[in-house]
Amino acid sequence: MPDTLRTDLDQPALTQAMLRHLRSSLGKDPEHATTYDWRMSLALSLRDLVVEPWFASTRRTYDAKGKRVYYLSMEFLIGRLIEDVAINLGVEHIAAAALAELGQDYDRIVADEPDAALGNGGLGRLAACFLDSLSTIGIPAYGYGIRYEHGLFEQHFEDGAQVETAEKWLAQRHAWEFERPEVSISIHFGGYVSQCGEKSVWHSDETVLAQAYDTPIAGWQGKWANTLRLWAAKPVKLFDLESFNRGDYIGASRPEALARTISRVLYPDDTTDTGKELRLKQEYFFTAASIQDLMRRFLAEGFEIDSLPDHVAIQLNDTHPAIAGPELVRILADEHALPMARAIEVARKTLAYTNHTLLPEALERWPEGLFARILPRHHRIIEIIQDAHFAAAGTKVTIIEHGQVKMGELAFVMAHKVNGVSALHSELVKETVFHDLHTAYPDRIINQTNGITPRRWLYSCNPALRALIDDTIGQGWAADLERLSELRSSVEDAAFREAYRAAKRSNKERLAEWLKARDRITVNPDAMFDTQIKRIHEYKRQLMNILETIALWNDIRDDPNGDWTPRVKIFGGKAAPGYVMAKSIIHLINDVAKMLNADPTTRDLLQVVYPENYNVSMAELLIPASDLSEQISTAGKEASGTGNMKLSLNGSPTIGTLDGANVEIRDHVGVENFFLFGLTARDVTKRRSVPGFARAAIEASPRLARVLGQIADGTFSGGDSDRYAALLHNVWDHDYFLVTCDFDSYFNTQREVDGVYRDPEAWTRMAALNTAGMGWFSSDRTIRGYASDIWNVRPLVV
Ligand code: F58
Repeated sequence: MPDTLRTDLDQPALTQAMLRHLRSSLGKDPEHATTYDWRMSLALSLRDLVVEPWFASTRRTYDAKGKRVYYLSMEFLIGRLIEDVAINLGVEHIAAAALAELGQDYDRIVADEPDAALGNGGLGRLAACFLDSLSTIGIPAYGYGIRYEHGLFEQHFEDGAQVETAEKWLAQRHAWEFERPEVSISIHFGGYVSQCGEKSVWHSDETVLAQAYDTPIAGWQGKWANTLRLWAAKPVKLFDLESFNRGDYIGASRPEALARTISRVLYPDDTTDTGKELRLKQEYFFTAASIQDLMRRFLAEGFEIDSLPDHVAIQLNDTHPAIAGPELVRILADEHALPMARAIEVARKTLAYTNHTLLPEALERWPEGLFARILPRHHRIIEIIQDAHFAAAGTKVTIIEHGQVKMGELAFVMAHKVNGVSALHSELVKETVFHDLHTAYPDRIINQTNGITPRRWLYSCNPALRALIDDTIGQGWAADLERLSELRSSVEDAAFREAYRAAKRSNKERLAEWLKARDRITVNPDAMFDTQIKRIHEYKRQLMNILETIALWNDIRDDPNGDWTPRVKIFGGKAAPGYVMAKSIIHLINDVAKMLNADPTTRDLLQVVYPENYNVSMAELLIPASDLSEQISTAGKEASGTGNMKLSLNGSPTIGTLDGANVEIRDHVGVENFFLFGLTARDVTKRRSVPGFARAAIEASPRLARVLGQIADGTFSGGDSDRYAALLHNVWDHDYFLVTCDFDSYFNTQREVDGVYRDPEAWTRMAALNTAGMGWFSSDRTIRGYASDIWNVRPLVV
């Protein structure tokens, strides 16, 4: 018996619901229905099931006068929802049976849904996992973000190079959302501020409307449902009839085009300056809409204005919504007449900020001129906040400096708690980016190690392993992941290991079939599937992985009859469109793949696979099928990682550095079940200060020197010795991310991996102990930590 909740819903009822939606929502009869029509009728029928718990949760929150959490995030990387909702409601089997009765295949219908790709990577996916956990635990919460018309770009490879095209998830109707035309909030930009006695009045010169679209998010077993409210930008005046009547058709629709630009695209780029103004407007747009919306809800309950922190907790997912600080102060002071000092205090008690990066270039800063032009009142309020902070903390850490508004400092000063996302990262936040602020406010920085939702990242994406776990320890672990530790006692049981291997094998076959069908790539499921899936970034060191691949290829060619362990190196990920070096790394991986996969001597032993357009749905296929997880960032650079957690949970031991959450994963799964290599964060800092460290490392490693020589002479680029000149120059003369220094240690550790993999029993033990050790990394645990240490909220379901 599965973990079902909706025992009152049987298959005939769902069949009827789908037929009803087919007729009345899609205007089709079964004879003419397409895959799209069936998918929509299933999604709408499932959405109907969520509405009841959704209403009940809202009522319960009002009745209990419960404190609400507002999670403000520029990104929610949701992926598909059909399977997620069906599983959370416990109706997955019923849905499959209902579709079968209607002559439809469940898997095909599920796969037809476009990914909601409203995020770039880890930060956005974390927000999606948090929504799932907030609803599972039963904490009243809203996710607030932007309803981008185009999500993260689609990635194609042309002659091995990344090419981007616009994503179009909204080309079809989005089944899960409820449009709320009645929730339209005016958002102002520009203009000037005048003084009316004590009162400051902002006279803006541009206004757009933020219109709400709500998606209910049901938790495990549908006991609770929260709302994801996304804002779309609309013009105040839809259409300029006067211009139209004059024959100026383009001018007539200009107001709409301008307003819609704000929610048109997700920013893919963390490296260029283009579109700064639009990005700032996006940030203010969704933050201001969210703050006005939550204030309206708070005031409607009749609470005293300065009791706000007792009823509302606002979490800022990185600095993108950091304008929430001055915006809240503006509303409290200018609109509700709180004295400025009190307004700042109330806002601070309400706000908290999560930092996700130590990369200085990723900490947002706005040119002060631009900022003051678009948000003149906020600019002034930030000066006041800065003065108050100087006075209170006796520090000279500025928020505005050298003509720049520093959003990290602003978020820090306006938050009562600042958290890092892994133990190591939180310590480094104290020591580096916020060193001086930490000295001034020593209790403010805390740690909340990231987590992942086990519903999507094991229960749903890995049915084979789910069944084995159910058989071994019983059900209930999906909402109590620490129970996976009960698997430990089975690891010595040969039958369990056999079954564990069989589950992995079936996932590898599933992936092999998918690669064959989609990309006409053949892979051998007996080979080790070695996986690096994440955004392409120099600090994540996909470059080191491909250099190691070339070195291994050389070794195999030198000794083709050696005792090699067959591997398929799998890469997945997108580079920001303006990130030249990352795009060059993608090109190199594809060039190397082409060469190696065509080499008859080695191709059965070493293959490189890089399926284009990596996204959440692809991750759901790759992760259960992986044998080895590559988490090889330069120590001190990966704030946490969450892909590392997903892979380890699904039975891929990690080869990795002591970085981010790798440190804690290693502690939990056991040091003997983790392949550690490389410099530590402290070594990295030291090594960087040694002049010529990269050259010295290359000269000391004949294997690496040979590989770099091959890239330089055009071995992989059809004789074109220029293609990777910039990349190679960087490796030889700069190598900020220390690929050269960690290369040998990485290569040797990979050979250790080969050795263990050749012993299937030893490998299975290791893989299974990874699954058994990962219970702590559930995002339910993370959310409980935020609830008690930051938000001071309690769940409203038992
Ligand atoms: C990621 N950041 C961290 N940023 O890199 C990763 O270590 C961590 O596990 C994760 O956050 C969750 O805490 C991240 O994904 C972005 O995607 C930026 C968004 C804004 C544009 C620039 C990239």
